[in-house]
Amino acid sequence: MNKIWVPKEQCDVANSLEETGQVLRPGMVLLKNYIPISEQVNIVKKCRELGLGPSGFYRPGYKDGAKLRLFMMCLGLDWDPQTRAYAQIRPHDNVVPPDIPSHFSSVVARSLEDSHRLIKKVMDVTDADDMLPKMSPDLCIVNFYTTNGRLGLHQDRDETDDSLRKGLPVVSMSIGDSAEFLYGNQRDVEKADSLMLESGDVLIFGAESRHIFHGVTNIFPRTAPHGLLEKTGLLPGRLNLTFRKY
Ligand SMILES: O=C(O)CCC(=O)C(=O)O
Repeated sequence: MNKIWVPKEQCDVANSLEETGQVLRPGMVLLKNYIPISEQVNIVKKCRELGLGPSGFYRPGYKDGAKLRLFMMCLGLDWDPQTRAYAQIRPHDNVVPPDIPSHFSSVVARSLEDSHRLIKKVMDVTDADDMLPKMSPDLCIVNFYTTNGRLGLHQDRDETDDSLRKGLPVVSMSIGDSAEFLYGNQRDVEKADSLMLESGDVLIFGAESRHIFHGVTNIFPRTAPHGLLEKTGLLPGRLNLTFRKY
């Protein structure tokens, strides 16, 4: 397994886009330490408000009855891990997912614009859209992993044929404790690359990388930023938001 871990110190000192952003492979961009703590606080507070509401967090299961090792809620559209289908209504309790808050969408838009700037600079291309198409999300899956949470290698392939064919990217935000994230071309942990995703990181994968296998193998306790914990009282664990276009 190839570990691609960008040390956090490097990002705190040098925070220009070229130094904190990396094109990991065509269509896949990592923006380290990208979301300021103040914005992370706003996201956690909103997720808590929505997560404790009627359409909030629950522990989903697969078709075979096994439970996922995380808590989930959806915004915009519901995604059901049992049927792998999207719908306007969550089937197990008939609730309607709330809309994506506009301040969440703003972070998505900004991170895609910055990724395009980065791609143009480091890859010397004129049309960054070819390598990473623009995307305006209409749904978001919010996962909360406790410190023994996990997610096996999988592909995100339940969006529409049109969305997948265009390679519209998934934009993933990490907040709270750090996680080991694996990704690769096959569902094989041994052949996967490994990344450390820390609080405030944004990872984007679209176009050629839209169908990568990816998953989360470890959550590292007590790694969340103190400022975030002080202002939110976030429980030990990790919040992950993946924005997509259905
Ligand atoms: O938690 C993560 O970083 C990945 C989440 C994920 O793969 C998913 O929601 O499909």
